[in-house]
Amino acid sequence: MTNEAVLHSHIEHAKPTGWRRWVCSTNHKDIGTMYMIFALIMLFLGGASALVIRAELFMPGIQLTSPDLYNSLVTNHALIMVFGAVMPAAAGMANWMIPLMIGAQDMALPRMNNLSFWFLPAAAIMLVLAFIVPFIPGGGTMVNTGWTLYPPLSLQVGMSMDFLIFTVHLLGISSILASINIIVTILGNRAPGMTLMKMPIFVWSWLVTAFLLILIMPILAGAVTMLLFDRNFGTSFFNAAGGGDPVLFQHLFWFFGHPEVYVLLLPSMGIVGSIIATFSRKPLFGYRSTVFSMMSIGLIGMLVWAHHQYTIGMSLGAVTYFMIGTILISIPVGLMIFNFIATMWRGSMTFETPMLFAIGIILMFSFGGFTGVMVAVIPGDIQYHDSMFVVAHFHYALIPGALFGLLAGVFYWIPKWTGYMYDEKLGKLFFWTSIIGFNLTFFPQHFLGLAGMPRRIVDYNLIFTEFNVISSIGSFIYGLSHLIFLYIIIKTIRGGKKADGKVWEGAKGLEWELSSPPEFHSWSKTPEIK
Ligand code: CU1
Repeated sequence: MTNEAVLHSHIEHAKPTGWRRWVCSTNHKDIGTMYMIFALIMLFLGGASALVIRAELFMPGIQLTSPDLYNSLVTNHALIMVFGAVMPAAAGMANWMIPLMIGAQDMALPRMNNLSFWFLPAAAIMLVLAFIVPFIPGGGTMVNTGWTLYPPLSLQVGMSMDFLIFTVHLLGISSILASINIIVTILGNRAPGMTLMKMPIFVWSWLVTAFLLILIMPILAGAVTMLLFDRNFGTSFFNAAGGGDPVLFQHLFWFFGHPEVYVLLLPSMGIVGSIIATFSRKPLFGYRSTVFSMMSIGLIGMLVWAHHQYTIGMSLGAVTYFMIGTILISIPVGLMIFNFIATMWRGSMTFETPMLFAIGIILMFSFGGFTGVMVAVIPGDIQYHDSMFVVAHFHYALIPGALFGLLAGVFYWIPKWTGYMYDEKLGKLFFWTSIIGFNLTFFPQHFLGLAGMPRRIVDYNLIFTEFNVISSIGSFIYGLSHLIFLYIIIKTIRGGKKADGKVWEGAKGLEWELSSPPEFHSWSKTPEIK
């Protein structure tokens, strides 16, 4: 037997089977799959809470919920979507694709990889408890603060807030461990010849994201720990009665919260970049400038947090700085989007589901970017603050910018993950129903906000009825379209047309992305780097 064969037989022997195969897995593909299944479950949970919110807002008056339950649903929807759906799905794709893309055997720290995944179900249980506890007699009030958890309200909520704080701790540990793993893998485990500037754009997007996460997660963890101490151990960090300052929490939260938007956005932009190159049969236009624009988005994104707080009474100098900084970010974002469009220029484009999503993302995310400039400008923002306009703005930024990018990634890579081709007709049906539903849901909310409808309020004035009816109908089209998505996934996993390594007839220089044989549930093989 050759050395390689001996090694291989050892590896075969060490393979755990049955439930251990998953629970004890150190394999990047298995862990990636688990991340994505978790994210899919959370997507449906977060979506269900959104549909309850929209059902409540279908008509003026309070029909389904109570003010407290409504606000608790708003809180849960945000936390579940941000931390439960988008981040784990992106992490799952990082696990699956980064080692294959850079020619590594596996993630650099495979056991830590397992640990960072298993923190998530623990966090999810904590989050569910935070939601359920108030229904138990003596369980205290519901978390009605929104995902921002601002004091003084968050100091008064019952013990469900403590569960929520522990949820954030667990999620933070998970993200930091996963980020360390991704950085170490990318910097240390690349195949010979794979220089940093040859890495696929998706790997770059995750390298920047992982650094961002390591910089911001400890700030959030610190802020909620201070909140925990204020609530339980008599400190007064945020309690004005004890000499503390509630506004301090806002600064700490948004120092995390603004870069977090880029954490959600960048991996999806990496996916969009690779999809557009593949389906235009051209290499990515302006690869270097795309890499540097991602880095500057990360860097400037760290410096503009207080644009969420124009109304707290900062000095004119401070608000002006935050306004200019925020608007500056549109330069690297615009550059990135320009490069995507230039990649399509004179390419031999085809319009399969991933490409449809990518083009839809460019259009709708740019729209979210334009309203972003509107809310970045101080006098404008003072008008729009806490109105439905802001809700419309960030859903236009985050649903196309993050969620659609991940869905596009699923369609793009699922032939590789499962070895089977998805149903293209159903994929297109899902694309059209979901974007029509999405636009119908969120476009009218701009008008509602401009007309003065406040956000995070269970009831509204009669004059807002029409647009709310349209928005709620849209949300049900949008939400239910995901049943098509679920059906496509299950159908593809169960079999179908075999996908070979060249499903997308890849663009020059990108063939290797799909070059290793597609195997589902298999142990990693190092792809050949051309
Ligand atoms: Cu922000």
